Amino acid sequence: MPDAIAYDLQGDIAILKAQNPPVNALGHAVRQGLIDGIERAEREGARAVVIHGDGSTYFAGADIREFGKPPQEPHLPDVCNRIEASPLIVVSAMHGTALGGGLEIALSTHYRIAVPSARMGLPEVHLGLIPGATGTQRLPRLIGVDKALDVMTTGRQVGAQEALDLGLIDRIEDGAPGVNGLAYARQLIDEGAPRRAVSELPAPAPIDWDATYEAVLKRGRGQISPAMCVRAVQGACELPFAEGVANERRIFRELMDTDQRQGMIHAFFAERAVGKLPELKGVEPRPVAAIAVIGGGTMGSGIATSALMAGLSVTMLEMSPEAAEKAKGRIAGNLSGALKRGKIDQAGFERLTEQALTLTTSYDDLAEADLIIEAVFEEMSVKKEVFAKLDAVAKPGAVLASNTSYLDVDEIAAATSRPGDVLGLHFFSPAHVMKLLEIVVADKTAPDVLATGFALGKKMGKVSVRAGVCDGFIGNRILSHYRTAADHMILDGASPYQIDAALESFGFAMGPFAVADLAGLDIGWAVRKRKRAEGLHPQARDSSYADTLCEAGHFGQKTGKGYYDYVAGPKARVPNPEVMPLIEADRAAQGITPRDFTDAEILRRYMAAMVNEAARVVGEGIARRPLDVDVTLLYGYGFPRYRGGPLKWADMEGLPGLLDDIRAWAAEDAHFWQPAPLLEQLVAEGRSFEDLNKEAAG
Ligand code: 3H9
Repeated sequence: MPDAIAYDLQGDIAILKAQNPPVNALGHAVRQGLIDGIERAEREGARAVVIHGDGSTYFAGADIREFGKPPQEPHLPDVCNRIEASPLIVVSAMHGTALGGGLEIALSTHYRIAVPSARMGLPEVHLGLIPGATGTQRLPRLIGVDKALDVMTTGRQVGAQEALDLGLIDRIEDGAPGVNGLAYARQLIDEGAPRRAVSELPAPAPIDWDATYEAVLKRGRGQISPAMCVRAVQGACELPFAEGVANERRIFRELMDTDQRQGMIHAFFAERAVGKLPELKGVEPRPVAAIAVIGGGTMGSGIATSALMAGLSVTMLEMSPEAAEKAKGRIAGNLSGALKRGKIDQAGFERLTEQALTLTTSYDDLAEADLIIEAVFEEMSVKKEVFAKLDAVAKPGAVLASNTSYLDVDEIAAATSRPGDVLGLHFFSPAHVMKLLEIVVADKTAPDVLATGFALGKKMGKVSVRAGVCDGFIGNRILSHYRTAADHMILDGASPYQIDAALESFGFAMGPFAVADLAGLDIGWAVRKRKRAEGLHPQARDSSYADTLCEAGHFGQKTGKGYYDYVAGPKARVPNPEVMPLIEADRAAQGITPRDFTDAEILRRYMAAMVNEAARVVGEGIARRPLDVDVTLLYGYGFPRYRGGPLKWADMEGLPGLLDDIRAWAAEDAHFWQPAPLLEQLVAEGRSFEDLNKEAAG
């Protein structure tokens, strides 16, 4: 193993090169190597030191894998302070992503140079933390409180040019970072440039700390770490540097002990683990350059937009030239959003809409597509017809995908003579915005077809989760269950508004009834009709108030009314006064005497229903691991990231207590509150969902 920090003395300049792939995380050996390198440079009579990273990046931060374990000396803040205290001139030469502790090291060096593509930031809030290695003390001294708080509380990455404009770095230069750093250090020595210590800059000017803290807390929807950045920066203004550092350390340690930190770090590793499946090891995806999309409604157009943005050429098939033009209009509308946000330029917009996109009404034009995604009406007979046609025209080896959100992909695949080439690619609406992609594996889906789905998802910038075939796959199946729990609570006495409020204060961006209004109440109506037609379980509870709303033409936001009234705009919702009388009528018809629910009980039942069904989904192998469920709910269903996902939440909440509650509620409704066998097994064995994740990782 090479040294974590390679030392090379070139004349009177020492070069410290980090060699800790893949991202030069600041693990123990790297921290020790930095201290040793600085000391050696001082001993060997160097006049300057250049710090840079080997491979793809400067340090991308503290080693997250060390979090939760006993910290080992030297601690990162001490390393930072030791670097800054050196009498030599220390230069950081940055490339890749200088993040978190990485940027804190850079802030502790006396000069900073970066390549034009370098990005930097303090993303600790995304891990439930604050910068804990002097970043909250040095950054505001260097760039001012407002700008420092913007960078820290959002965790956003700053490009090299912006960093230069902010005064965060001193110079941008293209080329190899080590070479640039050496030349810069040479120049600084020759010019007799002074050693500059950010900690010695005057304390930054104060702001209204309490108001800022409250505003940031509110924006975080219950997430605490961004608001705690404000308190740490307050320390930078009010305390001497060393005391400010101690204050930062105290806050950092407190946050390290929180469930929010655990939840967010779980999310970080889970979203990277979802694509790592043993069945994909060594399997080459099929090449995909040209895709076709069948159906140009909101979903099909969103998929086409996402594919175009990923550099694929797209053929859009619609039923008529008019419908095709409408689809093109939708795609152009989506792309103009990307144009406005600077993701593409005008020339790119024109190339994507005029050259990369082809419209057709003929299946024959799909013959050259490498992958075809169907996004037509959600009806088995329609899907089968489409797949039979695709079977006739698609070239051999083309991947045939259905965007169905709950239908049986095995049955769809059986409509073709090549079921091995068929899989489900379940995008979430709007597909050019939502990051989640469920990749549904049917019985006969070939491994390289699955690999192709994952490769496509990666190209499109999606977080792809493998799912097995069942009604609703991972996400919609679990959603249907916890929505039912909410519907039961409404029949028993809660209101949609109380339920939404309880879940929003838990951290969901929107409660389930506000979400239903956004998605369109007609969707749930169609599902209920289908389920009733298939025959409900004799003990299943049903209700009619939502159907009555739909019958009156209230489909939610798109018609201006649903559970809420949107007369004052989509963000200014107020309860629709027609709803409660409908609910009360339902209760009366079923002979139910409504009772009061506390917010805590609402949350407990809703979450228990979610966890119980999720345990079934994992137990049946529909999701390979608990973390696949967590990522699905985080990316597709607005689950608060700082809670890690439903099964991480369940582990932290305690599985035995949840199972006890489920068993107790089974006394009132044995059909709905059947404990999932996997939940019972885990409790009996004293294990957690995280244990299953670890076992799967081997
Ligand atoms: C911090 O610094 C706290 C300090 O303020 C105070 C301390 C006292 N540690 O994402 P990728 C792994 S908090 C350990 O697929 P990309 C990652 O798991 C930290 N491992 O690549 C993956 O492993 P595997 C602040 C890390 O090119 C592999 O590297 N820093 C770390 O798409 C490749 O990662 C951050 O929050 C880490 N810090 O993106 C930065 N980072 O191959 C977090 C990555 O086994 N990291 N790994 O799955 C990132 O944002 C992205 O990884 C990065 C590269 C942009 C760097």
